[in-house]
Amino acid sequence: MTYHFESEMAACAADVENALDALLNVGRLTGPGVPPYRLVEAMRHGSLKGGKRLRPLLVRQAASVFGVSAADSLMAGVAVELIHCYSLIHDDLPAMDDDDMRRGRPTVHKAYDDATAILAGDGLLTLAFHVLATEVHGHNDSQLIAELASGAGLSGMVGGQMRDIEGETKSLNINEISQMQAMKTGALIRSSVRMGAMLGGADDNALKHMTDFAEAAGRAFQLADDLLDVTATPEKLGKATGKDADKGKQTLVSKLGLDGARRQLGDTVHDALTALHSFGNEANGLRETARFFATREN
Ligand code: GRG
Repeated sequence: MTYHFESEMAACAADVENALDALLNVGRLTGPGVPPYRLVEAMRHGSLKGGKRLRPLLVRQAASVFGVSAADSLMAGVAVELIHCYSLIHDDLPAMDDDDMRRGRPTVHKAYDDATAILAGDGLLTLAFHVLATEVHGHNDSQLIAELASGAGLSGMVGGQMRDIEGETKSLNINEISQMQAMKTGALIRSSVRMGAMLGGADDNALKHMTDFAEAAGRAFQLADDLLDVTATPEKLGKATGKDADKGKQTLVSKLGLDGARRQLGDTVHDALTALHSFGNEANGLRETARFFATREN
């Protein structure tokens, strides 16, 4: 990893943190009534002070390939991050993964209660589309809204979560696991890259290459996530490990073994880099991020 990548990632994370902090402010939230203080606090707990902010980083890097500044792509990245944070809050609930720790801190339902955590997730989800509708300006606003909705929705993240739950009680083959993961985790990564490219007015050909990159990067991200669940410590990961095996969850690691999954991870990063062959140095940020996906330790 180069110094440049680390500083770009840190700068993006700081920008996202500041933007979220400003957004989730009782005095600034607009609407027909007054937002309940406890709910806003729970939404802040679930979205501030933590997280690598990788999806906004992908939006920023993809947008920059097409000449869009970091400032002009920030709020689109924030919208994606709001969706991501909502999904983590709901995923941690007792009815889903039942986790006590996230990002090194108590999960939202542990710090508050289940009902508040459900509503905090709902609030972040709704805010994401408000941000996109009001704070992201360009010629293709509705295209961006549709992109985020399809990545986050039934044929994307939410549908993938349902497939994951179904997979706890029936046997899945490698293709079915890959398809489930492409929806559950890959779809939002795919939308992040595509939204960045769309902000920059990418033509169909460029968007196709960006999409191929994003799909491979999403596979690499998930493979690394499954490997970390087996090989990392809870301290390093900021959440419990060994959850997949405990729940009898089928992953590519359980199917391919550690070595097989590591080999596939290397091949997948190679696929991601190959998809960017038609871009020059302006795509180096995306290249570094794909490599980081495979080498990350949390
Ligand atoms: C509940 C609607 C709903 C969806 C949940 C994405 C998802 C679907 C659940 C998240 C559970 C999980 C741990 C999935 C593995 C991949 C993943 C999204 C890991 C966390 O993403 P990072 O590493 O997290 O980007 P940070 O904390 O850095 O933001």
